[in-house]
Amino acid sequence: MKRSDLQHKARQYINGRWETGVTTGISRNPSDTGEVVAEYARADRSQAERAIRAAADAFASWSHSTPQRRADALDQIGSEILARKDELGLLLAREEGKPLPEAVAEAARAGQIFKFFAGEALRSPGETVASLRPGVQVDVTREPVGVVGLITPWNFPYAIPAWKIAPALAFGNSVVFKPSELVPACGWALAEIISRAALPAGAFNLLMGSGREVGQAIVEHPAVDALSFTGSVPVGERLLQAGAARRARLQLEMGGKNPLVVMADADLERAVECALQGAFFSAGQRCTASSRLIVESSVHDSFVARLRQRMAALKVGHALEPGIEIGPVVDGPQLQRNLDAVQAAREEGAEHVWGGDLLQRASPGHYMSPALFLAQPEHRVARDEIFGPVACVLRADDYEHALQLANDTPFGLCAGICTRSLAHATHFRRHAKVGMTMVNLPTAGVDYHVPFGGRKASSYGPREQGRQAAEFYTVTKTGYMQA
Ligand code: TXE
Repeated sequence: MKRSDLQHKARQYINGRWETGVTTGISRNPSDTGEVVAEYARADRSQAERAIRAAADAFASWSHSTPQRRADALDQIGSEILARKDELGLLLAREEGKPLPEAVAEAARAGQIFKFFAGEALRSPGETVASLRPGVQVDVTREPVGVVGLITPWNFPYAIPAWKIAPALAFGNSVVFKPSELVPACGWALAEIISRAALPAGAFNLLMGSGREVGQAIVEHPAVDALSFTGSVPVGERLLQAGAARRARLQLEMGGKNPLVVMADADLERAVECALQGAFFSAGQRCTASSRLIVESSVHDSFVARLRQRMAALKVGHALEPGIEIGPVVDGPQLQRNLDAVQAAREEGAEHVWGGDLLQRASPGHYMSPALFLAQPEHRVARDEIFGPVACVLRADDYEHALQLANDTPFGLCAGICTRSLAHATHFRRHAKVGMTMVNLPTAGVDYHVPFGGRKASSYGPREQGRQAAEFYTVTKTGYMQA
């Protein structure tokens, strides 16, 4: 097959119809930048306006559809994604650069998420409560919020949209979805599957285009009742200001600078694997990545030596090449930010242990070796989210010091500890100021049927995923009645 045969033509999906855009954009393969993966239609403000209006109109019927209808639609979407996971995974690997097996697994995860929320659609949450007054009945029911704007990043182009779109539709909301400009074909492929489910026209809309134009139009529109965003801290902060000013319901998932504590009593081999996996897989492009490795003094040197040895053996290369463990980073600007962070770490006096170099491979791509530094807590490499394969090690005197270092960050997404001590594990789970804790596991890698989210600068609003997703995608109504 010629490369041009593999090029996708991605269009907007507005009010049940496929539309071209005013302009077009392209996405490229980060493993081989000469390869155009998709040519996609870029929406403008007037298309965004029409999509939002269509969603508002569709809300009347979709919000009153039966749970069975919603469950069937989501189940159908989930089944098709699962049946096509290899093809979808290939597209993801080409467009985002995730190694193929991981990309296929992400596609499957998206299918499972739709299946999970098909079940949740049938379990409409609510409760009946005894009233304080005789003869009065009280019930608390949940209703859909309205039109939800879903703005997503590039690092999980199927899973993150799935864990926003599926609960939104399951509870009867209508959706305006804007994927990242870097992964339009993945967003379009998902929309193409959703378009075949029996949804009313306008209940689901896809808008591709720039954050500043199309994203902003969604954020500012008064008919968009709720906004769920995953992405960078600065954009999230802007959304918070603009959304709150017009009283939109908000859910923001932003950065992380997640600690993995390694205690002297840990199984060191396992701790090294947790660190390697958590810090460098997916090229460090996960908000749950372990970018701060906090190691108790007595095992510090042997941990670093073993980790360095494992890093040196990591296979970095083209996302479709068998055996590759780490693909390219997503694009040129991200690669440059990573290399700048490596340079800044050297300049601020962090001790370089391994990597951080530009790599040449057979195809021109955004390749770099994973980097490790020994840092001080005040170093920027230990404080700023880099979102690349760059991690640092901080030395801790004892458990209390390790916990203090773990919490010494503006972020609070997740935190891990490797230890054989039940006392330390239990204390850490209770005292880490985060939304998710991991014991003897990498910080990255979560289940889809339980809440996901953090504290402090990492997250704002109710949690995503699991049964708790209903908190954001429904509003509570309290009903009192006397017969
Ligand atoms: O994020 P952006 P990008 C971080 C990470 C990365 C950086 C840039 O540090 O290096 O963000 O990635 C849309 N109004 N994370 O550029 O810019 C945009 O079009 C409305 C962390 O992807 O925040 C895209 O759809 N929308 C993160 C989405 O917001 C706007 C995952 C995210 O874009 C907008 C990804 C605006 N003014 C990146 N500007 C994590 N924590 O998982 C942009 N957008």
